[in-house]
Amino acid sequence: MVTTLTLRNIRARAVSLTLQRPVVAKIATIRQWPLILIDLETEEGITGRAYLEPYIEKSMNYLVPALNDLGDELKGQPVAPIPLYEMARKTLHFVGYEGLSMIAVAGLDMAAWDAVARAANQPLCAYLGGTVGPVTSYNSNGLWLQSPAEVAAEALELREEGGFTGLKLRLGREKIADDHATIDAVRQAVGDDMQLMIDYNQALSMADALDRCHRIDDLGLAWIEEPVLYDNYEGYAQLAAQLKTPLQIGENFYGPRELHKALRMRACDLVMPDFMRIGGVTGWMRSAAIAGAWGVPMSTHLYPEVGAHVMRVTETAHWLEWQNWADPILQEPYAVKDGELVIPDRPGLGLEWDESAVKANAWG
Ligand code: SMN
Ligand code: MG
Repeated sequence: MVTTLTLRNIRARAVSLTLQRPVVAKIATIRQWPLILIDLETEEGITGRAYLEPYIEKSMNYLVPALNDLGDELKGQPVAPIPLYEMARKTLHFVGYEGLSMIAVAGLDMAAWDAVARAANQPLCAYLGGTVGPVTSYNSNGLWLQSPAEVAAEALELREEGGFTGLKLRLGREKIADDHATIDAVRQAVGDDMQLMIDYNQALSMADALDRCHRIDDLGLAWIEEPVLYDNYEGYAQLAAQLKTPLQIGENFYGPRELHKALRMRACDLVMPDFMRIGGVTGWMRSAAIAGAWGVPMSTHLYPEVGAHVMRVTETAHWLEWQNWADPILQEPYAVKDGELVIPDRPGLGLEWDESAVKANAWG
């Protein structure tokens, strides 16, 4: 007999963790990493758990109440992730489909998928029709805009964190020469076999992007990510048409239709949706079908635990982004071995909060 769960309450708690390696990008410097821990409680006693990491601590002042409101609105509804997603979207559509409204729904969605997989006593990837197994990952835990020597030394550290075969470096320094010196120093440190991804974090004007991307186009880089503002699809189409190196975008797609639009506009060669912006597991699965139909490789952005499960059932699965910044508040963090993320054989996403760490890092 299938157990249908009934939503009883959403509990959302704000936490802020000090980053071991602060984010230093042209777009922002981040030292404190905000996390919203979501517990979706059901009448049947099963609790679905997921987290959001919305970059900006103060955004938790708006997102936590939004999640509480969703809990009030949806109390008594069956925990069936797809209708729940649609209902939650409708409660907010008058304030827009993107931004905070999508982020709140994505948090609810991930917790709902965790709850139903837990109820079925299956890891989420198995519940979605896949198997537990390894997921190819690159390490994205650092390599921000420091000096070439610092970045090269850190690249060696990051490789050793899990036998990685791919690393992501950030570019967009004032002087082009400093960016080039950084790529050279990292390449020398880690050798030719390492896949190197480049992320400009939207740092460049179109004119600079055309210049700078051409200058690194012969270096055998795995991809060039977000050189210009995220929604400039016309600009991205121009860059994609000119560059040999695959152009990667997607962490700023708000919902599957944005991914569809970017592909229709030939704005990129690769896509990498972020779970809080694409719409959680539901938004990912819808996007994966679109990317699959286009034959476009799909990578994850943040949320490695959710990413690992859905990558096992993603037709064009490419790279998982390993960024384990939530580890300090997890009882049993996921691990990486030989460059592959190991999915734990536990029901759902299998996330349990370390309550003493949560208390110690409570925010607001
Ligand atoms: C990123 C991630 C987390 C914080 C800032 C920037 C980045 C990525 O764009 O792709 O990892
Ligand atoms: Mg990025």
